[in-house]
Amino acid sequence: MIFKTVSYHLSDGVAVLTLNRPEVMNALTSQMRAEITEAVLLAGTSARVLVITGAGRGFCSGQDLTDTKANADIEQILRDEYEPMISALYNCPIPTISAVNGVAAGAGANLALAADVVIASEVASFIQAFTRIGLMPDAGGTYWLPRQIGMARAMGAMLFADAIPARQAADWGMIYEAVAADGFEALWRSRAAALARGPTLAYRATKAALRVSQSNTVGAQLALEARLQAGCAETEDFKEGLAAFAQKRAPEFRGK
Ligand code: T3D
Repeated sequence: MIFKTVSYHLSDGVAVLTLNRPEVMNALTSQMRAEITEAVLLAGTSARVLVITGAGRGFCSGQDLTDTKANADIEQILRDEYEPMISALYNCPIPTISAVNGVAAGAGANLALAADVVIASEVASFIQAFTRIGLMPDAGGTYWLPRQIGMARAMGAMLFADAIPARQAADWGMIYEAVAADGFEALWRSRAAALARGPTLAYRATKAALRVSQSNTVGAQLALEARLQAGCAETEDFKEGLAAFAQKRAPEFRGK
């Protein structure tokens, strides 16, 4: 697979998708959105964990503002290009990590937040930059942010378009963790490797249950857990987990 605006490497079950237009802080063009979507779909069928990160000093600065104009058919662009990209990531069957190396602005912030786990370098920040240029937040931001940080903080972050530093984002529950810049890459690589060695089907079930928990009744959620857990109980990994426990050794999960 040849990509021009991203790079994609798969090794030991870990797919690393790097947004690769560092001269513009990895701003999103039409081609880049298509390549991200393709790479995410590819990872979902061939890897055990997907990491998205950015080349250079930024993660992603959102829409490439030299590649858009007022009165463009933005509804169509959002529907045909952003929605497939965000949905591919959100619905990816394997665990996904955004390794946010630097600023994540506009749709770049909301792309990052669509992953299962967001790990940010302490030099990174998250900016709902849209209102700075006369747009409203898109790319799923109005869905994720109120759920992650509550309505008051989501509203403030979007109306003021402040840069929210990684540590504050972690304190608010917007992201999983903010880590020192010098240990950042080692940390996300070790987290990705751990997930790639884990029980892939149990992760898939965990994601499926969490995805609907906020809109389910407790009864419906308990029923869903029972159904999904029955599937987990039939996996090779569960057999291995029990055997490893009995033999007092670490399990060797194969994702089956
Ligand atoms: O239009 C549609 O299709 C609708 C969809 C909209 C979705 C959206 O994402 S709207 C929001 C778009 N994004 C922004 O408004 C963010 C714009 N960028 C910034 O605010 C800042 O650049 C950053 C906060 C991200 C980083 O600031 P800083 O000071 O660290 O870097 P910089 O100097 O501003 O940027 C470095 C270079 O990247 C610079 O180019 P130069 O001067 O070195 O030639 C800058 O112009 C370029 N760049 C940064 N962001 C973008 C960009 N070029 C094109 N598009 C960008 N979004």
